Amino acid sequence: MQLEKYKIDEFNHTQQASHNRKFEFIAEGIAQVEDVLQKLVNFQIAIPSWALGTGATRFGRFAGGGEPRTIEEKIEDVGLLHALNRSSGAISLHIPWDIPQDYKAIKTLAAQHGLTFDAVNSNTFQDQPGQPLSYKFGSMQHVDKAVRQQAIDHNLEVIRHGVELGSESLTVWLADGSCFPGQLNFRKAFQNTLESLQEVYAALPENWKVYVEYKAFEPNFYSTTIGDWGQSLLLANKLGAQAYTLVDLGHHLPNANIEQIVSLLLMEGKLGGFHFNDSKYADDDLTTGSIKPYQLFLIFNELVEGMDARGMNHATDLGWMIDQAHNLKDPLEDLLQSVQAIMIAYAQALIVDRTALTEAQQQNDVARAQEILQDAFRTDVRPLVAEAQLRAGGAVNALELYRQLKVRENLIQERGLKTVSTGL
Ligand SMILES: [Mn+2]
Repeated sequence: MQLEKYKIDEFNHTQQASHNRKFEFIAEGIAQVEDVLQKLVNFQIAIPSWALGTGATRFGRFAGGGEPRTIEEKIEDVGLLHALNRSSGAISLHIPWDIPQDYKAIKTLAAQHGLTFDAVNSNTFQDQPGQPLSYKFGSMQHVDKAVRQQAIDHNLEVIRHGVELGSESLTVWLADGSCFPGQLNFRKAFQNTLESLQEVYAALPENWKVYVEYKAFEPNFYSTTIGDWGQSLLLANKLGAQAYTLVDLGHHLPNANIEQIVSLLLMEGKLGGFHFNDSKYADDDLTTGSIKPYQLFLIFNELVEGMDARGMNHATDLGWMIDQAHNLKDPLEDLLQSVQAIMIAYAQALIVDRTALTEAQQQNDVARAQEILQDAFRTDVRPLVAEAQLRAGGAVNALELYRQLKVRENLIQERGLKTVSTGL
C-alpha cells in the first residue's frame, strides 16, 4: 500500500487551525523554539523488522492479519510509518529472519521510502533448521570451541549482509548463561564470550560499531553471561574503541535506575545504542511510554545533558531503535504510539531549563531541582512534536490518519488475513 502525499496534506488541512492555536501557545513559552524543532525533525527512530507482525508470549501467538510476509513488505510497512510521522526513517534487520536476496533491489526499495538500514542483529539464541551444532547450552560462551566458532561465523555473515545494505553497526545479544548453580564456570564463560567477540570485532569494517547488549535474566534464570551494564562495559572496554554498550529498557532488574546507568555510560563514551520498550515486571516488551513515561523522560533528560556535555549529535551519534513485540494491538499502531512517546520524552528533555537546574543542584535546592524537571515533564509538548512532523512532511496526528485511511484493512486486503510475519 502506498500513501499518497495529498491524503496527508488533506488531513493536515482539516486540523491546521486547531494545531496552529496549540502550537503558538506552547511556542511562546520556549526559548529557541526553532532550534528545538530542528532537533525534533532530525531525530529518527529505527523500526526493527520483527516488530511488524504480532509477536508472541512464550505461550501463544495470535496473528493480526495483513502482516508483512517478506522483507519487501516489511520495508513497505516501515515506509508507511515514516510517511505518517517522518520520525521512523530506518529499519533494523534481523538475521536469519530477514536475509536479503537481492541487495540492490532492497536498497532501492528502502530508498524509495526514505529509509536507511540501522544496526543488523545476529541471532545465536535459537537453533535454525539445518544448523550443525546446537546453542542449547549457549553460543559464544559454549564449552565446545566448535559451537563458539559457529556463533562467530554467523556474526561474520551478518556483518557481510550489513555491509551490502549500507548498515554501519552490529548488535549482539546473547541468551548465554545458566539455569542452575554449578552449571557454568562464570569466569570461563565470560572469557570464552570475550574471545569470541574479539574475533567478531576483528572483522568489523573501520566505520562500524558493535553494540554489546545485556539482559538481567531470561531465558536463563540463574546467571546471564552478559547480565548487566557492568559486564557489557567490561567487554566493550576490552574489545576496543568500536565497541559500545547497548541499553535495552526492558533488560534490567526491577527498579534499576536506568537514567543513572545512561549518564555514566555517556561519561565513559561507551553508550552506543538504545532499545526502547516499556515494562511492568521484566522484559515485557510493551509499548514505549505506556507504563512509565516519567522514567522515559528522566532517561532522555540524562541523554540530552550527557550528549551535550560531550558535544554529540543527538540524531546520529547513538543508535535509536524500538525493540518490542506486540500481542494485542495492531503492530503498526503500537509502533506509531511508541515513536510518539519517544519524541515527546525527547522534546520534554530539550525544554528542561539546564542553567536553572545546575544552579539548583549547586545550591542543594532539592525542591527547586524537582520542580524544574517536573515543569518540563508536565508541559504538553505534543503540538511541538506535531509541528516538527508537519514541517518534515508528515501528518499532524499520525495515528488518527492511519485509522482514517483504514491502512490495516487495506493491508489485509492486499496480503490476506492469515499472514504470519517472521520473528519471535
Ligand atoms: Mn533488545
